Amino acid sequence: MAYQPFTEQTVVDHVRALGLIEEGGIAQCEEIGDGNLNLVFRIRQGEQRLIVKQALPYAKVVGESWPLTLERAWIEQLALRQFAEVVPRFVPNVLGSDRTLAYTILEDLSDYEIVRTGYLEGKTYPELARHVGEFLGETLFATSDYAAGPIEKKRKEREYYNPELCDITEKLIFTDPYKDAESNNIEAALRPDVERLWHDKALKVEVAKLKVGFVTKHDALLHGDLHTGSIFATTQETKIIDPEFAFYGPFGFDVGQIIAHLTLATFHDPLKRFERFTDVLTVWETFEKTFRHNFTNAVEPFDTEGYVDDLLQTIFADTVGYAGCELIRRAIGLAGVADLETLPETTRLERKRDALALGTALIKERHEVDSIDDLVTLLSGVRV
Ligand code: SR1
Repeated sequence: MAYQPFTEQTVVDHVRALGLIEEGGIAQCEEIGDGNLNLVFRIRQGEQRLIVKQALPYAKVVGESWPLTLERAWIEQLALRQFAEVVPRFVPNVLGSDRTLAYTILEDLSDYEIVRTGYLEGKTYPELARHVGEFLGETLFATSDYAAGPIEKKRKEREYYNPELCDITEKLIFTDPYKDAESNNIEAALRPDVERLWHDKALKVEVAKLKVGFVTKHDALLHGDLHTGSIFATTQETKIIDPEFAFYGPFGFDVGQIIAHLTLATFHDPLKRFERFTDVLTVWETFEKTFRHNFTNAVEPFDTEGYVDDLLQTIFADTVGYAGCELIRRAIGLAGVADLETLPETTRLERKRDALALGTALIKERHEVDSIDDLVTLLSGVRV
């Protein structure tokens, strides 16, 4: 069957033919995708509920002028299945997938909320930070050379060859925000601030170093787009979704991204600053504890005493730097976030300036930030 984007009718016919919903019933289906790239259908028939996520051959956020590989859907379901082998409780069940039609069928998570949306409504997810820290500590270790050994790791790595999606990240996070690129989305009043950024040579050198780390380090399987819109949660449970940007990259990238988005949440809701920065602390501390614990089973010679301390120092500096890059790109690049975009104008401009200043400090000072407490102090130093 050749690729065709589904409609609300054809997707129901398809899952019925697969036997995933019963013959003869009346199914309800709606397209609920509000992300940048894909169609997402929710199908219900009686007690049966499921989600079909289908890739479009272009970036929905821009339109058909930006073609995009359908292979990302295959990468996404591979990554979900891989994460499920390590931490099944933190990912939705994959019920089916098709490489040509570029879809993944998932268990419906209607009882969960998208964390970014929940935060905008003032909601709280008490277990989220610990769960995300565990997810990172488990999956990053399990897919690394430290656990897998060289042959298995290289074999797996080949499956996650994802150049087009990596290229998006390389452009949108590390390149375009630092020049007058067409993809940027810069508010007129911010232009002077952004031009200062473009003239900051020391900053651009540090961003180039972080970019080369992103491109050349093949530490472990990353989610690749771990923001609060990629997490479903209830007060007790957490499910990580949407790993279509998955690839083997630097340990600190996902950790940095989620820390940046917890910080962006405080820009929207300053009353939750203490909670969100405690979450930042918990994500890092849980990640570190889980990773260290797993490291007691590391293959030789990485089990040598002291090695993991050195490694965690590098991961931490990378984490701080990647968090800085993410703050900057979400303030002035393509794909802004509701945390900033839904603020009233004066506040929005102030917070975007804060994101630029904080991002710059994190990138330039990442080697001087000695501990997670120092990082939280730096993050919470921004006036709001
Ligand atoms: C063209 S895609 C823009 C952004 O949406 C995704 O969620 C990633 O964050 C990507 O950078």
